[in-house]
Amino acid sequence: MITALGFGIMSGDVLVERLQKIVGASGVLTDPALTASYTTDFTGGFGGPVRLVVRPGDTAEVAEVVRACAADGVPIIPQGGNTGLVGGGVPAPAGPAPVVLSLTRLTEIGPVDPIARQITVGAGVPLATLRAAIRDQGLDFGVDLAARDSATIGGMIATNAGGERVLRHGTTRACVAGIEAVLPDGQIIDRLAGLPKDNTGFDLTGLLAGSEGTLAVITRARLKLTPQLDHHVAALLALDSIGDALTALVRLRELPSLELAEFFFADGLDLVRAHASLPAPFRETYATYLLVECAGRTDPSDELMAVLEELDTVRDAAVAMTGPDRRRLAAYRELHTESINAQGVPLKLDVTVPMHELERFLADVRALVEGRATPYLFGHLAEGNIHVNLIGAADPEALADEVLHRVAAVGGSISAEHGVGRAKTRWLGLSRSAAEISAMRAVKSALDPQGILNPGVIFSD
Ligand code: 2HG
Ligand code: ZN
Repeated sequence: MITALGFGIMSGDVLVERLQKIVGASGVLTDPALTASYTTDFTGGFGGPVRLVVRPGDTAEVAEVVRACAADGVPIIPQGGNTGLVGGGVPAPAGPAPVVLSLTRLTEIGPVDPIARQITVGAGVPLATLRAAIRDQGLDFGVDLAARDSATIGGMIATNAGGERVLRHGTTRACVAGIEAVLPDGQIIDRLAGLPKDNTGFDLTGLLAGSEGTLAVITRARLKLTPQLDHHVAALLALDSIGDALTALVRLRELPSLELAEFFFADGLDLVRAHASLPAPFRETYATYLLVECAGRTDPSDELMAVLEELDTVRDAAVAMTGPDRRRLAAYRELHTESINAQGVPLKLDVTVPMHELERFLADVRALVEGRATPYLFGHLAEGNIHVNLIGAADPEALADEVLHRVAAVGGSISAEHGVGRAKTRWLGLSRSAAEISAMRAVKSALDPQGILNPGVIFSD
């Protein structure tokens, strides 16, 4: 018994010592007071015990860390800014305690290549830092999201994050020219050449984008940049229904400058206003709100105003031309997540349905959860992407099951942009066929036969 106990302790110490040799003593955290922020997600709904947190400083160290953990068969959870909402970047509540591999020290920002209009950055660079670093060169990155200050480029690629500007720039995968990553056996793959044309076999960058840390650890990325657009105008539209918002969207999408169309409802607005002490945007209350933004090399406000004047379903509109005014309008939408979290741990279901089903689906969800939870529904209109947030659900599993089955029944996806994570493994079969899941599992076991990278994420064990 003494031998067994001693072996356990020794083995823990040996791993700590090995990792300290690789990354330095300060790069290995074992004190629960220091590891706490790495082991629980933003909502407080996901997390679990961790063996240690390791913070390598470059790709070679990441590779050595992966090799050391693989040699001991210790599961690894790659983590960026820990802004994920499906438990894909934090430990499971039970099972062998994993190592959290934090990429936040990989913050190198390379020079902009102005001819290719690309840049190579470390996986740990936060989105807002990247955008600030390229702004004075007249450039921008296509993806934007509310968690911009903490969400890292590596994490965004691993989850193929969507966000607010998908209608113009696509999801993160579309904005990435290549990646560097460490495979589960410690080999490094380098796809950073940024060649727009390169048909030499499988698209490993595309495969790893959205693989949620289950196939490799992304260490660097070659990003496609877009011109910085200096002229912006935002408008918050008050409407009677989501149907009217969809009618407005059809017309608004004719504007090439449109880059954002976000919807929310009166209950969400009330919650955000109470949480953040914000004034009412309009004198009256309306059922539905649509936040739109246009951006261009020349001022797009005239073209936006012309469309708004034509739309007789718009009951009122608040228009913002300056940066501070635009941020004031955006806050009504962007503060939904934080305001909901302040109510307790929410059940979050990020789903997408075909556009023609959106109005009925929203009504169905409200009917389905009536008396069982308080719903807050909002999202990205142009992709039919609804963030179903339920507060106070007594039977969250059952509610999730019913909502996700409803999504599948109308031909939607159980995860629009947050990923499968640990939250939705049970329902993967609602959106992917048995043949697809077996192909995905085959890729997983070919690259990670030991199953050490993010076990329990995407696929149930
Ligand atoms: C957003 O669109 C994020 O703000 C978070 O995807 C959504 O909190 C959510 O459910
Ligand atoms: Zn979203």
